[in-house]
Amino acid sequence: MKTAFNKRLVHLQSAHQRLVTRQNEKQPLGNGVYDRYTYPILTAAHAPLTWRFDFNPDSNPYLMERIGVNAAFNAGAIKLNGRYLLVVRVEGMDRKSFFAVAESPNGVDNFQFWERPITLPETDEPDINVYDMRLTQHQDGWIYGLFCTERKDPNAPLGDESAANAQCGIARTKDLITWERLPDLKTSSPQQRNVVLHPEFVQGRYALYTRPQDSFIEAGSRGGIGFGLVDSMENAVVPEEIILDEKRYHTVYEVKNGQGPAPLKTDKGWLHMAHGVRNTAAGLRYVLYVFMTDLHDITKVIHKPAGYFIAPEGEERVGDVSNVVFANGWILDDDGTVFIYYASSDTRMHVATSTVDRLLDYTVNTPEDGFRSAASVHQINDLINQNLAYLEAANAEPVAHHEGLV
Ligand code: M1P
Repeated sequence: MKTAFNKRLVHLQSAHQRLVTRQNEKQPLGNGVYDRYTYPILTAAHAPLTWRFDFNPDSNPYLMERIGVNAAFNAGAIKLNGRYLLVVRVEGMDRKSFFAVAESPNGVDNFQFWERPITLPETDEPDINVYDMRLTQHQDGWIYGLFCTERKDPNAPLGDESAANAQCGIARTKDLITWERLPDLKTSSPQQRNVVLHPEFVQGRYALYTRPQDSFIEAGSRGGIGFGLVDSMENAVVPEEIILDEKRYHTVYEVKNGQGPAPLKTDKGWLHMAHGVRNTAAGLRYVLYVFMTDLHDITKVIHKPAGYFIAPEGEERVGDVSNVVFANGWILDDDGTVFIYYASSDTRMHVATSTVDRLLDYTVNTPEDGFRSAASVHQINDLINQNLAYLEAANAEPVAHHEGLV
């Protein structure tokens, strides 16, 4: 028995080691805006064996998995002391999510979980489920983690075991190891999800991107990505919320939308990534889109490319909640590289890489949504006209300059 146990242990350990040290490969060609990679960077199988198996042959003679992990997705991201760190939403087979840090030396592969998941302190009202942490390295010196805390809806009718209440939980840390829990955010909305802290003070106050919603799933009459200021994170109360980026009929964000990670500061404006949700006969479809707000008035959207930036492709389309991409983490490196961390279908994590220059070019120069089919055709015709004029002029010049254009 001991031999079989030991053999199995060696196999498990070598398979896990191969997985967590696998090199990633940039996919060829790409769309010019960003590059995708062949392998997911984190999956349920990346969870350390010590979290899942009892290694003692006396208490676990069959070397069974005692605690199962179902998924690793929707990760916040930060670069700290030269290390690329994700605070991952790990979901157990018991459906409970928790947070765990995974670290990579280069941002695209070799992600390995730290020894233990995060022990998150609770408020007087214990969380039933916590997920989707956005990390913000704030001007005040703290790293804040804002996340969704979910509890059973106290007003659920008798027998309804699904009705939930989502609110924004707040914790802060300096090292991602020790966390201080602060009171949950208070707003006038019945529920909140996808709340994100802006990294700088605005008019001497903390600024929050919110997502007011009427019920657990429906954003309903609450119009889109909201914005509000709070005096203190130790007792965060948003007295007034405005809608900064509205949901709108027949767009990729017509049902609801939500801020992704904290925006990146660039010389042209604050660069935002968000998710947009539309309905289809096959259910909700989640995609990512990008927009930019003004450096001086951060509530003013100044650029917004039409449509989606990243949508699920290939294997990304399928998972526990299919046809979903969701992002709540990105890292801007010193050399201008941007690591975009996105999850597919509530199951696994991926990375795409770009540069701040490319993202600015995309954001500023992609046509905006014309909101009608005729406007889309008009934009394509404009591009064709520009190309024809350019090619005609190019052909009139010496060939050597424009080889390969036509
Ligand atoms: O299942 C897709 C996503 O659904 C929710 O996002 P939103 O609040 O915008 O509807 C979240 O539960 C998110 O975790 C999940 O990925």
